[in-house]
Amino acid sequence: MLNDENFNRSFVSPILPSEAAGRTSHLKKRKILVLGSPGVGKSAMIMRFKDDIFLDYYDPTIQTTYKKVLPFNNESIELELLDIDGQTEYTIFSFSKFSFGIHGYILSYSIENRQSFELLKIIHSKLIALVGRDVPKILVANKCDLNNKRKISAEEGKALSKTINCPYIEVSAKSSDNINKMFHLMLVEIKKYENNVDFKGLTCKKLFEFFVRNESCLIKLFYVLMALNIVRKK
Ligand SMILES: Nc1nc2c(ncn2[C@@H]2O[C@H](COP(=O)(O)OP(=O)(O)OP(=O)(O)O)[C@@H](O)[C@H]2O)c(=O)[nH]1
Ligand SMILES: [Mg+2]
Repeated sequence: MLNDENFNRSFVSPILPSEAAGRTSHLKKRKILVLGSPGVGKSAMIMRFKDDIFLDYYDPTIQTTYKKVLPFNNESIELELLDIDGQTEYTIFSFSKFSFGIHGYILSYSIENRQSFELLKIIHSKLIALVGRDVPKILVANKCDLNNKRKISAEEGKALSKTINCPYIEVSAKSSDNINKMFHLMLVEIKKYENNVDFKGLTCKKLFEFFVRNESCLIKLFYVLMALNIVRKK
């Protein structure tokens, strides 16, 4: 059976040569945003995954990006992990700037904090409303080492994951249980989504997003279309 220990051995490899040389530009990139209310352990989970260390102090995050190259399905993927602060109003109302270019979302709560679980439902609704479609995501219940202080049962977590249609996993940044597995699960979900997606629609959307982001390109495209029209008339 694949437990987290043998999973870690198979999934997390030593630093890849390309990473050591700093040449990662050719790698497939996947950007992941970790969401959840303050103190659920977003930064701790990321640091456990990235450097295999546990942050046992609480230092509210401003905004940081971490990168890690890892093997997945016979290729190397560069994971870009966006760690933003979990301040309620910031997470819920201001992550519109994070909705572009994100491949997958980790929705996290802490098993010993009921409020973080309730808030996650709001974060999820807000996210879907913001992006305008379903997204690759996983539901993560952190701090499973604190089982004696548990406020949200695994059944309740699984029920929520069914409602929002995504996998559920319990992890601990402290003990490192399931941490690597969780990022692997995220990549699996992204892959599933990419296999099912309507590429024609997505390409149009991506092109539209690109031009909106690069206004000058939009103006150039306008001139090109004008010129083509003139040539065609002549
Ligand atoms: N027991 C236990 N404590 C944890 C775990 N993960 C994080 N913590 C602790 O919870 C506190 C908050 O962790 P952070 O990772 O800073 O939380 P955060 O979600 O990044 O918080 P913000 O940046 O404010 O949004 C810290 O004191 C961590 O040591 C865990 O798995 N088990
Ligand atoms: Mg943080």
